Amino acid sequence: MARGLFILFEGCDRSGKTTQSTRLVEALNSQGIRAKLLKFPDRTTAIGKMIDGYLTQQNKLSDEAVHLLFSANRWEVMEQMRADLESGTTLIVDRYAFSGVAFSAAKKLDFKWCKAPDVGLLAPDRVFFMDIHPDDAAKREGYGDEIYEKREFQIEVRVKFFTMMDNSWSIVDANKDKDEIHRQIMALTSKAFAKHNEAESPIKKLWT
Ligand code: NYM
Repeated sequence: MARGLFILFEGCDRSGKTTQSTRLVEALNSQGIRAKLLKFPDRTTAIGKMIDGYLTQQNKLSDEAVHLLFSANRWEVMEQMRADLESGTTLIVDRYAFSGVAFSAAKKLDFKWCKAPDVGLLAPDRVFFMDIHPDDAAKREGYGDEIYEKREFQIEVRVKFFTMMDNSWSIVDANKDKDEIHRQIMALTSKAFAKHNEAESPIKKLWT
């Protein structure tokens, strides 16, 4: 049986990742493709609850400590992710280690240090970068509720994302109409499936 694909959505805050990743999972399921949505941080676990408290400014943590918690929050579900992929389930993931590095490096933590705890995690097959200028994101509903939602900081985060891109990334203009974005994402996903069905590659590891 073919393994599932690992498709990741990344981007700055309020770029529409959650909307588009949810729509993609629904569309794939309706086509009979087994797909599951995962979101990082997963705020439901014990580690996730600490992260949530930090993001909503209920508890304080050092930049280094919260960075390591975000990473641990991925490692705690890694075996489940592998099992899903190996059993043929496609994973659609809303944020991952690239967010981890982009946000912490934007706080001026050392870039190499930021990558280290996520080395060896499962690597995505394709990354869709939902690109929006922070000035446009700021106009969206609910912006500013959480700790990182500040214009200058988001501009730094966006720059950090760009330094991590390779040819497995596609940049999606997140300022377009939602339906148009969905169609573009469907087309990109079909291409990823076609490539995968032609020559299935083993699941790679991140930054090794
Ligand atoms: N975030 C997310 C990080 O700082 N590091 C990480 O590793 C991850 C996965 O959490 N502002 C930040 C980015 C967001 C915040 O994410 C919450 P979301 O997708 O808004 O729930």
